Amino acid sequence: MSTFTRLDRVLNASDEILIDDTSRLVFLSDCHRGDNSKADDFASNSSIYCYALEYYYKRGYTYVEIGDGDELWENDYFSSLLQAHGNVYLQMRKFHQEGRLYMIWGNHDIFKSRSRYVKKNLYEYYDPVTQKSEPLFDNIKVHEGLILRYRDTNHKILIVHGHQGDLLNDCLWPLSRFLVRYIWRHFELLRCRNPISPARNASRTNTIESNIIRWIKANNQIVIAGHTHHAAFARPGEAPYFNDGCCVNNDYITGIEIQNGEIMLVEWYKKLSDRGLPEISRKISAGPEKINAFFLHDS
Ligand SMILES: [Mn+2]
Repeated sequence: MSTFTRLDRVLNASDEILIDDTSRLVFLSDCHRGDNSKADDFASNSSIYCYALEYYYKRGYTYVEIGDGDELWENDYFSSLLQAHGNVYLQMRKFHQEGRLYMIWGNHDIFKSRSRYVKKNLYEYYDPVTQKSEPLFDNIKVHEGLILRYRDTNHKILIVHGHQGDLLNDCLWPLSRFLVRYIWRHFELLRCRNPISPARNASRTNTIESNIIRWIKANNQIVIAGHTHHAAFARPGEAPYFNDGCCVNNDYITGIEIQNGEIMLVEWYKKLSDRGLPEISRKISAGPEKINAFFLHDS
């Protein structure tokens, strides 16, 4: 099925969240939280990620995770992720408890599209200290897409992972998962590039981006996506395609923030303080731009 058809369907089926210029939202994706083994690309960034989440939590942001939060192609059990990154999930739970967490599934955590899977694995967890089940993301709904709709103008922003229409990662995902698990991991040890992953293949990234951008132009619709691991930030007058990048870069994560009616691309990274101590810092990599500037072509 083409990117056009897939994105049309997501747009029509997505739940809406009402927002206004006082809303504060942060978008992160492609964390690929794993089992803390060598194959876990998230592990080395978990402290940066938790630090960033605490910053957003304290400042009243709503956290929207745009897919591939959990690496369920390489890991069979969600419980092994929980065991490896318990502190991370408890940090996320704080947002959920206040109605400030929205989860979208991507291709690597497509199992979260099944409500039975979500209920079994995400609603609660076993706490070895209290020796009983405790609520985690109780009653959470994991979405394929979300629409942020401006209360006063009805302008809409579509949030979607972005694998839709990427044939190998969408319709043929069981094949891709098989190749990633059993074939490509051996080649990766020999430093060969995995041809399935857009994150490791620039021409696949370009194809996916240009498909989504064609849809954006045809529908005059702002999109914030993930999937490619390639951060993107449109300028007013360009097709409004935004991508939050990923949380598995070497020693930094990227994300998108919306606040005061403005959108910006940010980076959280490790650096040494003036006193030579390691610290985590945030910088704005692109923007801020008024979101309204991207709605100018509306009829
Ligand atoms: Mn993906």
